[in-house]
Amino acid sequence: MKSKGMWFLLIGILIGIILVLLFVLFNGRWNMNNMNHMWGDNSTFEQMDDHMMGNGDSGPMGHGTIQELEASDESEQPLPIPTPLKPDRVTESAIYYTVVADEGTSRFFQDGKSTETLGYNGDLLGPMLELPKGKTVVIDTINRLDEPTTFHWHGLVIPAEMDGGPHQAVPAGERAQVRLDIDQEPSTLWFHPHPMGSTAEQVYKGLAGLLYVTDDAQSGLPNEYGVDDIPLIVQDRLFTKNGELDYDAHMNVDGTTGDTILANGAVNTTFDVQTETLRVRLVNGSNARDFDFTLSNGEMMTQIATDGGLLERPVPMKTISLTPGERAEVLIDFSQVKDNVALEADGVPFTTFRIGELDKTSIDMPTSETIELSTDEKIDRQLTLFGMGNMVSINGKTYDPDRIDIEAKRGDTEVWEIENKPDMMGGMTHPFHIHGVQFRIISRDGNPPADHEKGWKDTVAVSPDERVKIELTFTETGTFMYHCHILEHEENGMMGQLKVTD
Ligand SMILES: [Cu+2]
Repeated sequence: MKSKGMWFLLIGILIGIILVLLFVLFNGRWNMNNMNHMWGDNSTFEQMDDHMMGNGDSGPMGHGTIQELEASDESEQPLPIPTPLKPDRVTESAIYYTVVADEGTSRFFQDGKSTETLGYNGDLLGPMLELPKGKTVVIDTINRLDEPTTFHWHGLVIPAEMDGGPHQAVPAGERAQVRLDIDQEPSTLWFHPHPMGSTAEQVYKGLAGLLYVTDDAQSGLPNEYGVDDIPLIVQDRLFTKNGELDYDAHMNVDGTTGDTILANGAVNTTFDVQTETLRVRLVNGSNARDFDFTLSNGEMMTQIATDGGLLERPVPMKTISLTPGERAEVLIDFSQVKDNVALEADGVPFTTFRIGELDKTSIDMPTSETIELSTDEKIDRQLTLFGMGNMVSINGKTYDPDRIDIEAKRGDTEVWEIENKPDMMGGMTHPFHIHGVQFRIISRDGNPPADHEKGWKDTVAVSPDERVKIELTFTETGTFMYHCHILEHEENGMMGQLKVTD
């Protein structure tokens, strides 16, 4: 009897060991396949693998650690305002620009080293391009990086061949020209790279610029660029002890985050407010972090626009929440404010508004038309977002450039239901972005969207276990991307292809 018990115990232990071995092997091989498929480069793979397995702060078994944001003790510096890009020439109907993706260096800290960064027409980030509604904008794009890049015009409703998705890669040292017919609402859009395999890294290192769709008809709002109308590209970054950026070391498969907040590429910034009302165009340009923006005095901001244009009416908001890729325009009223006020992200101040003598502002809110939407009952397509780290998918699939996932007809209006299926860790919010369209949110879990979401959108946050319905009308043709805007999720294949034909 005794020896029989021993045998059972031994066999049990053996089975246990085999199971553990199988598990370890399976995981390791899965990761290796995935990595090689993604990067085709063993050095990156080793660094990644080391990072993932080595220190246990990310990896296949859990969502990566999100760095805690910290207030900077760096001395204050004036908020850099991206330069409005001067056209090469302007004709009756067209505006010509040149945009160069280039390598540069930047110093983020007084006591820090300068570090390699990327920028458009400069060392970091990029200029602001004005795109007047009704005009044709011709852009010569030049790639001076040592690797392919693309020039993606996030939020622009243009044909797919001009869109700068992964299919429109510009090889190192080469140039390409795009022709963009601007026919959409005045709005704050942005541009960034979108090459397969290096989007996250190129954005992290600094490639992002502003696109302002403008319209003379919209004149009742503050619109003196850099004075009463300012952009704030907000990003989180992690720096080495020396103050350098090191994407390879800090990369996280579940979305790379940092503890330092950059506003227009700078740490701990100030802006001298000169007018009673300041229009701030917030862009979440981070790779993976959601931001909750608040004012340090606890006062309300007034949200006037979403990603793709003005709201039906302004909405007072204490907190503006933006996931990666999303934008919001807000008006901040300083007329009753005596002391400096900081803009905070997740409670951490990063840009201080310094109040001096304020000029009177008179606001004449332009009204935007109310649009009739489809009813909540209709669903044309269902998309399920799932997974974490490098095991992310849409409808159970990862990106395949040779597969068209959705075919649609130009002129059609469809309702998509986007579901975020929670995983065993509970899941995480995925910002879902579609190229080539601006859409409307119909409902969240069957409820109408909040007032501040009743505007044009190109990126929508979908929380774990949530179903968001959107209505979209296709006006441009070609093969467009739709994907999660956590850039590392996109790299890991959380992306599909939408083909619109006549
Ligand atoms: Cu995602």
